[in-house]
Amino acid sequence: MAKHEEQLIPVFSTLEPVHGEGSHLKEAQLRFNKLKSKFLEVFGHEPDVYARSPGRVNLIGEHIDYEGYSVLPMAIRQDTIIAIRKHDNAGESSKVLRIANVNDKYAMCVYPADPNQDIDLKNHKWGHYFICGYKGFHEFAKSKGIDVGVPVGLDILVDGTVPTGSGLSSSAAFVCSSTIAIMAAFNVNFPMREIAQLTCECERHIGTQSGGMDQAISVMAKSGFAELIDFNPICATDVQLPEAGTFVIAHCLAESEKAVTAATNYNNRVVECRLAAIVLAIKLGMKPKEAISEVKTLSDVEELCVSFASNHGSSDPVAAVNELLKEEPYTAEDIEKLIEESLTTVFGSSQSSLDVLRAAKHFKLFQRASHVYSEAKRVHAFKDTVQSQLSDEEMLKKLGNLMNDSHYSCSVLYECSCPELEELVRICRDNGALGARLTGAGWGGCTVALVKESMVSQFILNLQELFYKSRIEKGVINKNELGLYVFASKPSSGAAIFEL
Ligand code: NG1
Repeated sequence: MAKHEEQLIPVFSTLEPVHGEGSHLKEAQLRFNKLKSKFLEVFGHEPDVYARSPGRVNLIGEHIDYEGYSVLPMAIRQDTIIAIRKHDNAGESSKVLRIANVNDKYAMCVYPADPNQDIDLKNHKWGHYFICGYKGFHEFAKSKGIDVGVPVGLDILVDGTVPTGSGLSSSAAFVCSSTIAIMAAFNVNFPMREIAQLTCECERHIGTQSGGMDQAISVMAKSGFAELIDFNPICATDVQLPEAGTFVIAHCLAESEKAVTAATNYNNRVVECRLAAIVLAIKLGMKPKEAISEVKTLSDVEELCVSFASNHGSSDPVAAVNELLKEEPYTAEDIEKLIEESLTTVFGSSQSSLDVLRAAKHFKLFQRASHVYSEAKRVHAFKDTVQSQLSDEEMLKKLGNLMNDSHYSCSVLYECSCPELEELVRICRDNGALGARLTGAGWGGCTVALVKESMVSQFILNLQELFYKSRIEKGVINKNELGLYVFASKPSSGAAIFEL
C-alpha cells in the first residue's frame, strides 16, 4: 500500500468515517443538513460536493517549520466544512465566485472567476482565503499539465468552527478545505503530500510567509495520532500520545491577527531568522555573496554551526550562536556592513519582506537563532520521550518540562507571547498542568496544557473560575460559549471529501 502521504484525499459517502458515532456524529449530521439547506436557500441549487479540513494544536515546535525543522502537531475536531457547486459552462453565464458563510458575521464575498487575479491585501476580506485555494489549485493544475477548462462560476458556502485568530490554524483549515472542495468540484484528486505543499504555498498569497505545518497536519492527520511533520519533502510520522495525559486547549481571548500584523510579527521573525542564518554563514567562512544566494534558513547553516561547536567541545548549534552573534539587537547598518549588501537588495523580490524592513527598528538575531535551534531539539526530545519506556508519571513530567521550556523560549527569546497568554500559562501551571505553553504563532490565541487524564474536569473548572469568570462578567465572552474557548482535545482525522 502507498505511504499515507502518497494517498489521495479520501472520499466518503457517509459522515461516520470522520465523525464516528454518538453525539459527535449527530452534531456533524446537523451541521451538514444545515449547510445543505442554507446552500439551497442562498444559491437556489443543492451543492455538488463537500470538503472538510481540521484545525490543529501544535504540541511542540513553534516558529521552526519555516526554518525547515520538524514540528509535532495534532489535528483537532474543530474544522471548516465547505459546500460547493460548479456552474455548468454551457448553460450558466455568471463567471463569478460567490462565497457565503453560515455565520451572518461574514457577508457574502464575490470575486471574478479569473484564477490570475491579484488578492487585494490592503483590503483584507475573509473570502481572500478561498481565493488563495482557488489560485493554488489552478497554479498546481497548470504545473501538472491538467486542463481544467475555461473559468466558470462557483457557488460556495463555508461553515468554520475553528476559532479565528486563536493559533489553532483556522486559516489553514479554510485554505485546505477550499482547495480540496475546488478539486472535488473539478473532479480531480491529488496525493496528500502534494496538496500539503500546494496549500502551504498558496496560503502565502494572503501575505504571510507560512511554514507549512498547519496545512500538512490538516491534510494528513490520522485519528488517534499526533504527527511528527518533516519538511523538504513533507512527510508525517505517527506519534502515539500517552493515555495518562490529555491536552487542554484554552484561548487567552486576545485575537492574533496574523495577516494584519505580519510586517511586525510573523514575517518579521522569518526575516530575522534569514538574516541570522546569513550572518552565521559568513562568520563561519562563507563568502557574503554566496551566503546571500545560498542560505535561506537556519537549517541551511546548522551543519556549519555544529562543526564549529564540535571544535569548542559541544555538539549544539546554539554554541555557535553564543560565540558568533551578539546579544544586543543589530541595526540594518550593522548587518549591511557584515553582509556587504543592502537589505533591500537581499529581499528585493519579496514585497512582504520589504514591508518588514520598513517597519523594523532593529533585528534580534542572537535571540531568534537561539530559539530556533533549541526548539528544534525539543521536538525530537518530546517524540523520544513519548516513545520511551518511562513510567506514566515520569513521562508526563518530562513532556511537561519540555513544553514549559518551549514556552520560555517563545516568550523570552522569540517574543511572540502577550500578557494574556502569560497570565493563562501561569494559571494552568498553578492548577496542576504538568506543562503549559502558547501554541501556534502566538501574540494572542491559545495555550495548550498537559494535564493528567484524571484531573481534566477539575482543571477546566479552575480555569473557568480563575481566568474566564471575570471576562464573562465584563462581557468579553458569553458564558454559554465557554466550550468554544476551553476544551480537552484528542487527535482528530485529516481532510476528507464527502459525496452525500
Ligand atoms: P498559526 O498562526 O497558529 O496558524 C503559524 C503558521 C505556522 C507556524 C506557526 C508557528 C501559517 C498558516 N501558519 O500558525 O506555519 O509557523 O505560526 O509555529 O502561517
